[in-house]
Amino acid sequence: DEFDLVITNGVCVTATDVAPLDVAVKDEKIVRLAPSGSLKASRTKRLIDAEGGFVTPGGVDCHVHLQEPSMFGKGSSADTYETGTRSAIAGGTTTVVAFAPQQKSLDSVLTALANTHELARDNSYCDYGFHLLVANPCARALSEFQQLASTEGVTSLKIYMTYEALQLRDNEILSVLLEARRNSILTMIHAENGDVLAWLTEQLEAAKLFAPKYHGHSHAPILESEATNRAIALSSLVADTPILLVHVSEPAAALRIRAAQTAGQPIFAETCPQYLFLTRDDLDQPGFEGAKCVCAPPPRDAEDQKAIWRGLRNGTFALLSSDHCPFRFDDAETGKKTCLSEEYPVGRFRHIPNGIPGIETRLPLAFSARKMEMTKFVEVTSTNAAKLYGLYPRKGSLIPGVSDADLVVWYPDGALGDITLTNDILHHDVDYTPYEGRKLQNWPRFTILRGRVMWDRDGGGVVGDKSYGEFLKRQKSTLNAIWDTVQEEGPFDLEKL
Ligand code: DUC
Ligand code: ZN
Ligand code: ZN
Repeated sequence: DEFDLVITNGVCVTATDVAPLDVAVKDEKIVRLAPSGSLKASRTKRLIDAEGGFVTPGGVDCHVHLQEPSMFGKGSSADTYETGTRSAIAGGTTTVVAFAPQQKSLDSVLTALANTHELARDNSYCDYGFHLLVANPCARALSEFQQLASTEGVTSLKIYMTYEALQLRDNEILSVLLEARRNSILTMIHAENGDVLAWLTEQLEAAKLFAPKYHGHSHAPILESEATNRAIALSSLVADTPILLVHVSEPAAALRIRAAQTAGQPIFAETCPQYLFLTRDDLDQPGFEGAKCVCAPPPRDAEDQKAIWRGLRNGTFALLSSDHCPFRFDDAETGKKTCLSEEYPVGRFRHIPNGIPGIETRLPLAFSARKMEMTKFVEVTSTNAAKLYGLYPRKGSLIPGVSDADLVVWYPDGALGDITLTNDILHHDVDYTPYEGRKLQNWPRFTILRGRVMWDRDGGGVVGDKSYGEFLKRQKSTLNAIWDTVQEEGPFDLEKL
């Protein structure tokens, strides 16, 4: 039998195991794992010598915004499907799940989905799926959930508790949760109190506090912990409907989540590199520079970072996703500098689009930090995402005959020396990185998608093409058997309230 690809002399890592193994690939699948060196002499079209470096499942990043209209009125997020996924594979990510946004003015969510398919088709370097973003949960939208999950392969959606253009009221959140529950759709929640944000923003502006750093003040931690608590309460009212709190940034919210999990509620949580590697000091730079780190929730304090690392290690957070949501810095029409004027020389923080690039730096930053075991690194950056979003075990693992041959080959320890992260080594369509100048110890050497080398750092960089990525129809979530809890609860019953 001839293989398509053999990777020899690597140390394979999954969410549970670390072992020196050779990997053989055929017809886009992993077909064999065997003791290190034993497949070196096999008949194969291509042989890669990992030279002792780690071999991990491809990254699965289920929180990315590509080609989305900006919530701030002008333009859209900077990366297209082409440039965003090019950046993904250069950073070791082989699967993304992006958002299909329904605007408030649209009543059909299936139309929103079809529009997003148009943008992505034949335009993606990595495999991709969609979450629905629900801004208008009208009767028609809710009635389409069934088709969404059963036919279209979209088994998750996101809702917002903030931003005028997107914010749902509690009654609307309950309607979404109930319909999501009936169709085994996982509901992702952006938990920040939008009314408190609006009020604080008014107060800060009245006091003439406009600089980028006041974005941090306007998103005080209490906005997040209050909304997180409310989201958990609403989930429990609808007979414990599973929810996922996205981009959790601060310890009070993390503690509330932990308590709910301990009580057996189906509450899941995600955090992002910006809450591990940036702080509020990064928002407090001369002039308008701080805008480069404006995201929501904002970066917090060093002590908070420690708590978020702890939550990642102890399982409070199942996921480390990028929340890649870039806006150019310099472009006057759609970028962050749009809000600069003679009257406002340091801009107005309320007009800075919220979001930063990070699809390519997620894995290298987390890998280089060496603050998690390798198995935990794989778990939170790949395996859990695949499970939570209905892609496992096709994605997120290395099971012969079952898992796609999506792989990252890392450099052997120390082989690279220090790499300085600068924006010109990245492949996104953004004119900055918030991590400019950081030192990293490793980077994906090869990124392989369904058996094909897409990224070869020493042999041409991005070597795959943008039509190779496929749309993934997703199954319902399987992490921690979340829909079993729902089965046990039985249907939502008004008599039980
Ligand atoms: N929420 C996100 O999930 N991404 C970017 C901006 C935001 O508010
Ligand atoms: Zn959000
Ligand atoms: Zn996001």
